[in-house]
Amino acid sequence: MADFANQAAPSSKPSTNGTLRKKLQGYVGFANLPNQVHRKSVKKGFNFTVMVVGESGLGKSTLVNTLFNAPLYPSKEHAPLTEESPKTVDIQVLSTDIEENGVRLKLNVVDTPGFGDFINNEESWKPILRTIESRFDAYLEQENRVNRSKITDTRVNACLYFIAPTGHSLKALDIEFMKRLHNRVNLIPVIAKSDTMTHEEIAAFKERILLDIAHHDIKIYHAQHYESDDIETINETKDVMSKIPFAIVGSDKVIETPDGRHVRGRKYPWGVIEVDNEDHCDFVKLRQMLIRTHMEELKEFTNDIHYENYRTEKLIALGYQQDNSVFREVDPIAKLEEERAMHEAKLVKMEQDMKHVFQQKVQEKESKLTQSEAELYSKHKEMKDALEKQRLDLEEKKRRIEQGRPITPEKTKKKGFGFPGGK
Ligand SMILES: Nc1nc2c(ncn2[C@@H]2O[C@H](COP(=O)(O)OP(=O)(O)O)[C@@H](O)[C@H]2O)c(=O)[nH]1
Ligand SMILES: [Mg+2]
Repeated sequence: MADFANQAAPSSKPSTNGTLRKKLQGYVGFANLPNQVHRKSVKKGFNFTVMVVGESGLGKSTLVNTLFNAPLYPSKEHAPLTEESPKTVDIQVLSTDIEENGVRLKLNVVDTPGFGDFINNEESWKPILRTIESRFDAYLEQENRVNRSKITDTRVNACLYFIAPTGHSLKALDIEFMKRLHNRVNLIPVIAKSDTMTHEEIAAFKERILLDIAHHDIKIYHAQHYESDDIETINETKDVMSKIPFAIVGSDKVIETPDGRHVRGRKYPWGVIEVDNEDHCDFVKLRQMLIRTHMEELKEFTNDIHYENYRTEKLIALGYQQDNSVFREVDPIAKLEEERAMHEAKLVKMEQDMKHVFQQKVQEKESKLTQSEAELYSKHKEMKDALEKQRLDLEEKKRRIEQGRPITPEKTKKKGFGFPGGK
């Protein structure tokens, strides 16, 4: 859009997709559209739902606190003690409003305590999939309401899957979970507590994990870059992508480094691991992708891919069918041509009908005429015959008179044709 506004000279050039790109004379103002969207979004605030899945103690709660720099989870000392640990995977939801430079973000965290904590974890993924789908259902139900002005979106936009820092490969549980969930949510694998491994171990572990993921055809989230992005953004996205699975370290405690700085990190006898230091772990990259650069895209993928697929499957299962002819593209010229052909066919039919009626009428008239002609002819013949007979009679009379013979009495019968003086 910017290049529209920056062009002052009036001219036009064909763009790559064949349409003519008009250069504008002066400033029209629609280059400001992104700003309008920006203002509206800021006013409305943002909403983001992230899910954290992984075995207990991998640092899920700590990471959430670290990520949003807010104590979403009370520290362990203050958390109420439960008498008994739950027997199934629990689903816990935490919501908080955070604000930065006047921009409000309503952050929802779906935690899954208990995942992978049992002797038999075969079905651990089930309650999680159910949660994700029931959130899709809730959205679908709201979409189908008559009044859709107040839709609350609780769909899960991203799922951080915590992989234990074993250094070996993915466990069967990890593979099962990811395979079951990858069509429903944006999966972002992370290596938990990466401070327990050396840089070399992490690099080798990452490689191993990616191989496993590829081998099992698991689809994890891939941050996209677009043609319109500037080179810096493209490089940034590529850089973020190269870090997946993110090796993370979480800590909500501020500690002092040997050189006197106060940082969020973890202190060890051999030194300090800084959470916000890119040389120490991938936490910064994960936060950058999740919050700064790709939050909107994660939401878009949730809506356009995962939710759309779910919705289609659900509606088909309910027996809805799509009438594709409704969506047939209409070519106005072809449509006109079709209408013209139909009109012509109608005219031809009308003409044929009229001809048929006309022929019928003509035939009727003709047969009537031939009939009356025959009648006339027979009458004419009758009269001609009568006249001929009369002429013969008269000639006979004439002859007799000339011969001086008297007229036979029978001849007087023909009164009508006799001479009045002849009687
Ligand atoms: N070494 C190390 N310990 C961590 C890290 N993150 C959290 N922990 C610790 O691991 C323990 C469990 O963390 P918690 O966040 O409650 O894990 P959750 O059960 O997955 O929610 C706590 O004692 C944390 O201090 C990390 O990145 N590295
Ligand atoms: Mg926890």
